[in-house]
Amino acid sequence: MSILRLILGDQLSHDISSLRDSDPDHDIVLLCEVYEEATYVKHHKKKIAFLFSAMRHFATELREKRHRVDYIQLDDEKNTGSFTSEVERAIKRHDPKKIVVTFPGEYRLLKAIQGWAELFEFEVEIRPDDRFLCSPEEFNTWAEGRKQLRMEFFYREMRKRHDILMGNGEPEGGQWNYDVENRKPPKDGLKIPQPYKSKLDAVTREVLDLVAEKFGNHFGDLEPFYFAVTRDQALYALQKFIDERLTHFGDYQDAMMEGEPWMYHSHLSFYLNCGLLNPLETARKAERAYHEGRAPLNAVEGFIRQIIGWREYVRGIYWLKMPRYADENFLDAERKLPRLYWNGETKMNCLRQCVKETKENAYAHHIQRLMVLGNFALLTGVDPKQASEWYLSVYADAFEWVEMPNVTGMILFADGGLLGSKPYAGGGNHINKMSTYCGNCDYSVSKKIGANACPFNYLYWDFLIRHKERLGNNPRLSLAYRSLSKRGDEKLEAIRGDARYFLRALERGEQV
Ligand code: FAD
Ligand code: DLZ
Ligand code: SF4
Repeated sequence: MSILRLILGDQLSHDISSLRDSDPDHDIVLLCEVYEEATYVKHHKKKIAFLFSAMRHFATELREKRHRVDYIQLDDEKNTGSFTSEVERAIKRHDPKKIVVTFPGEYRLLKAIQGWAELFEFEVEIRPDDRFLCSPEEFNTWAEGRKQLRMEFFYREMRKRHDILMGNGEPEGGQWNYDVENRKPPKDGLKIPQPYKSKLDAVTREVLDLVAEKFGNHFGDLEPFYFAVTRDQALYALQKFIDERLTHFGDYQDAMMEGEPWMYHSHLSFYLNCGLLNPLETARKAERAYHEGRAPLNAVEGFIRQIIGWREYVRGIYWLKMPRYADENFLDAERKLPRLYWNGETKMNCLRQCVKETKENAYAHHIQRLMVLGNFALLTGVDPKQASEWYLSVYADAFEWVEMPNVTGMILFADGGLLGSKPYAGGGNHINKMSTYCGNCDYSVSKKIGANACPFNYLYWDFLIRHKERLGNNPRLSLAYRSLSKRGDEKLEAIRGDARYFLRALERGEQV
């Protein structure tokens, strides 16, 4: 009897644990495009097209390796629209002896899969996802008994455990972290290389037409479409990053330039998260570039820290804290997500540019997601669930295990400081220092209050005032609170008045 091996849309790796002992002559590999996954949040059109095309290409590669693949397309007449009902149909078709699946990336799906054994009275084997460097169990052991779960210490463990950028047990160059060298503001005359652009083939063309027809009302531009959709293409994109961008990755990691959505970032999260690239192989390629003198240490260390540090750490937090993590709301934030996150209609140039690029590319780089889009959500008090749903749907690299800790923990401080030691709040100066946005804005970044003052300025102080009870004792905010206490009542009232006026306009749906 055969085994039914289910591959999810973010498990497109030939060495995935669920395929490891596959018997091509007997076993069935099941992949299915299902409405439920595309619509439980209304994903960006480009994200759906990317995953469907990558899934179809992956299925072809499996067939070439002699696997028996059962591929259910979204428009197949009998497609029932959910994993659960498709697995049920597949059991009837193939009469397997059991189902094998790799641990999924979202809690809701894990619960569904765990329920199948009882539902179908059938053996379901869930195997670890060992594409990650740290399993949820290992993370829990690391976290146990610690008062604070700081990424930096976790990251050092990962460096040691996997012997990455280490020499004789010491970190390469004598330091663990070169972040202080990675904060250069943007400057004129930067020659930013063209990003990787794939050529459309017939499979992707068919998928684009399907997505246009079925998901036309979802957010985002479907075309032009340039994502890699095969492992070979993703490997090429990785090599192109190492050759052309990595050298400057560190220097300009926090910089934002109008009209430059890609900067020196890698744009590899799509491929890492759906399985076309492996995180350890990616980190090792960057490490090799350093040893061969092709990239400086600050860049390579910074890049590796994102992948074996942040990426693994947020996954650890997600599985450690779910399902409660989804309900965290330390600051009692209740605002509805402002419309401008969808239509980009705002006079605030930084926000307008970041939403525009998100819509065009299903991508924004980290500092845009954090310092502009995230900071605004934090300062205006957007409900964490609504913010999370937005981030999960608009970015092609978004799966809940990575999106939620970044939103709930990193930008909204909704977990009360589990992930970050203080809220990542900042005024307009912060954005002005790291971007070229303010020069083209209707608001004046140097003005603190008044009709054309940069809203980030008064919203920042208003945020601190509003949350004094919860945040006033945070040692990392002591300087800010001391500065606040030096302001007279009149100044504070002016700040609060401007913030009230702005937030009311936002609530009324007026353009701000
Ligand atoms: P690079 O800047 O080139 O970084 C290299 C790699 O490091 C990335 O590809 C990614 O795999 C990893 N990485 C970097 N920062 C993080 C981080 N904070 N958490 C996890 N991995 C990281 N990343 C996602 O992959 N999916 C998401 O849904 C997602 N949502 C985010 C939401 C918010 C509010 C914030 C602030 C960050 C989010 N991130 C998310 C992290 C980060 O912004 C993206 O990984 C990055 O922008 C992807 O672009 P890149 O590949 O060019 O990254
Ligand atoms: C995101 C997504 C979408 C849009 N569609 C599918 C799909 O039709 N079939 C599939 O197998 N996977 C899809 N995915 C990815 C899943 O949502 C992802 O596997 C889970 O969220 C677990 O991370
Ligand atoms: Fe953004 Fe303020 Fe600068 Fe305008 S002035 S771009 S709102 S930070």
